[in-house]
Amino acid sequence: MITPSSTTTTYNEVSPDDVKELGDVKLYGKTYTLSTGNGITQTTLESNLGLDSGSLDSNLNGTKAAQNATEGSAITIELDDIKAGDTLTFSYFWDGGDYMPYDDFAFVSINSNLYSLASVSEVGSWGADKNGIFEYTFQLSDLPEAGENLNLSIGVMDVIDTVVNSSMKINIEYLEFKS
Ligand SMILES: [Ca+2]
Ligand SMILES: [Ca+2]
Ligand SMILES: [Ca+2]
Repeated sequence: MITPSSTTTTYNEVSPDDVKELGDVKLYGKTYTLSTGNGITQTTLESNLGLDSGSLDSNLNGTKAAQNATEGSAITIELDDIKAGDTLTFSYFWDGGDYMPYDDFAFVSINSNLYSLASVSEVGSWGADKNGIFEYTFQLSDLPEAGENLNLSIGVMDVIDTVVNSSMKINIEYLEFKS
């Protein structure tokens, strides 16, 4: 569980002990590599991440085209004491190995609200890659009930079929919370 401090800028000491791995996830130092290679089913992933059934097939709050996701992998972290107005920032490296129409994608979920980080259709086919930065300011509506933790999940999904891998790297050392 991660508790941001109340100072102006905090680089949280997120430890791998705080991170739950689902599917094809490898850890070197503090860098996670998530692959669609040996992913787990969409249904299993959605239930473990607290997502509505079928939500990974959606347009992720209008941030990508709706596609038939099939299987994937994710990491999930529980956050404590997040306040409205706090900002989350992390960087990621997307390596989309597939080709259209197999529109593999990477997502972030903040308490079951899904957003796209990268996709084959956005970045390109056959190993086109992207260094991205995700920044998000928490809204009052994102915050859970008192006493519950806010869930942050980051993952990758295969689309249409379950072959030809795409992957993403995240270094949790650079997961930053600013109050
Ligand atoms: Ca796969
Ligand atoms: Ca599906
Ligand atoms: Ca694929």
